[in-house]
Amino acid sequence: MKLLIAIVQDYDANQLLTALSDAGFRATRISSSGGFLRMGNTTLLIGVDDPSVHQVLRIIEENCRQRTEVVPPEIVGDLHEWYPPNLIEVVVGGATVFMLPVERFDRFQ
Ligand code: 2BA
Repeated sequence: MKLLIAIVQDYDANQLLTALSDAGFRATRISSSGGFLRMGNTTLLIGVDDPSVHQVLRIIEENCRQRTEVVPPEIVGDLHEWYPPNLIEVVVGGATVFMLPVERFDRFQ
């Protein structure tokens, strides 16, 4: 079993969770913030059996897309004196995914 930690944009989170659920996968949604932009994003914890990892990765890829975000002036720091405030942009996403081995998994009922 693997634990996938997927950091996605808030815009994509609902659609992604629906697609995962429809395909029979379970996930936990955590509200998070990016360390660079300090904007809200969503972190999903997805426990998945090894043979299904590729399917889950494909679902993530299909439901998350890249977007351009403007870097807020307070993040840009001194540079913002030299640029119009809407000129400094970064491309965010589709998704950042970490995969960890799971030593043990229990569901107590
Ligand atoms: P943020 O940290 O807010 O980063 C948003 C976007 O800003 C990044 O998109 C990247 O395009 C840019 N960026 C981040 N750090 C930068 C830096 N030091 N200099 C220049 N540009 C920078 P993504 O790479 O798609 O990352 C989206 C979100 O995924 C990140 O939001 C963060 O929450 C998470 N993330 C990405 N890489 C990570 C990592 N290695 N460890 C933990 N979280 C990560």
